[in-house]
Amino acid sequence: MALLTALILLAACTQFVKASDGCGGELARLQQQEQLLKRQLQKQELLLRSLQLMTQQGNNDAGSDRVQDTQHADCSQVYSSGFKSSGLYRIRPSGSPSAVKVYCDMTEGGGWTVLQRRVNGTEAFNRSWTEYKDGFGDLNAEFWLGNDNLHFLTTQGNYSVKINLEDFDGHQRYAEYKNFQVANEKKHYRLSFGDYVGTAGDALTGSYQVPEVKWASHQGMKFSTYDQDNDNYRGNCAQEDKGGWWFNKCHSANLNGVYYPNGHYSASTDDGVVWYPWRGWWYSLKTSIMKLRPVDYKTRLVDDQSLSFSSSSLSPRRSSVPVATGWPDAKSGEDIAARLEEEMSERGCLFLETVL
Ligand SMILES: [Ca+2]
Repeated sequence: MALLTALILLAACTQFVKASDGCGGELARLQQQEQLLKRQLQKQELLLRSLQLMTQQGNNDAGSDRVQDTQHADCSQVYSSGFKSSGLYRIRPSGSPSAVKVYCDMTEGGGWTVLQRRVNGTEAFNRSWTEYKDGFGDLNAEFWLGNDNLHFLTTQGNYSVKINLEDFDGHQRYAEYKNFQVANEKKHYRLSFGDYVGTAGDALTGSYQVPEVKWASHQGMKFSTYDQDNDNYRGNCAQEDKGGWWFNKCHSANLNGVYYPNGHYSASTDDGVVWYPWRGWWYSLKTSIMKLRPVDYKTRLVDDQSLSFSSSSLSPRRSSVPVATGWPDAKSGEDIAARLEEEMSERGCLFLETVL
């Protein structure tokens, strides 16, 4: 915070200097100082992120234990309670008869309750109605959270679903829908969702080609599995496409399809991990992660800035790197801010009061 304050003070004073004959000579040096401060801030954020990753596992276990009798209805509440590390936690959605163990994704602003993950094909997704109802798989790897849990989560408030996708070339896209809701089992877990934003294309409405909407849209579709056919097709989409999903006749997205290890595939039907508007029916994606968060969730500034960070991008060299400033003995952002204020005061520059 002190560093931010210093940056703002410096920026404000730089503007003042521009208009001040008495301080004109300091402008170039101040701008250099500003850049140095920014770089130091970035390094501190990287360090913080790195430390969070290093302690993640320990926090995961502790966090899971500490919220055994949780009052948290979802991962956004877990995050707001101070648990900022991704990992396993217990939540209890409204209407759920018991606590539910979930994976909370605390990246991308934090607070995401993950409902599905495909990353390497270790988990079979061609499962029965009961298995999709209850959920299956490994929360730390590949899994389906369960249709009952999906219902409890998405009907206790207004939720967005974010779908993160990656192909085998390392390209990443996403799709996000507001008002994502899954009805109860009596209604066959009927799916409804609102407006789309994203980069992967709007597969769920099937609106990429208007004539196809009627059979390609997943809006209002019931869930189907090989042993419970609720689709609009004369045959059985779930059986043909080998996974449970909100099939229509049959799909323009099927993220629970067969995991093909090389992307492009040949089969008698389009049964891969498909998101049609991005890679088409005959490309099976490498990664699919679906996660939920309340629509009105407020993202946090620092975590938004960490969006582009991945563990591989973090430098293993976490020793403090001396920052070259005009005050070589300054040890911290507070020191730099104090020195800056002192020096500018001596030079007759006015400081603007800044409230963060
Ligand atoms: Ca059918």
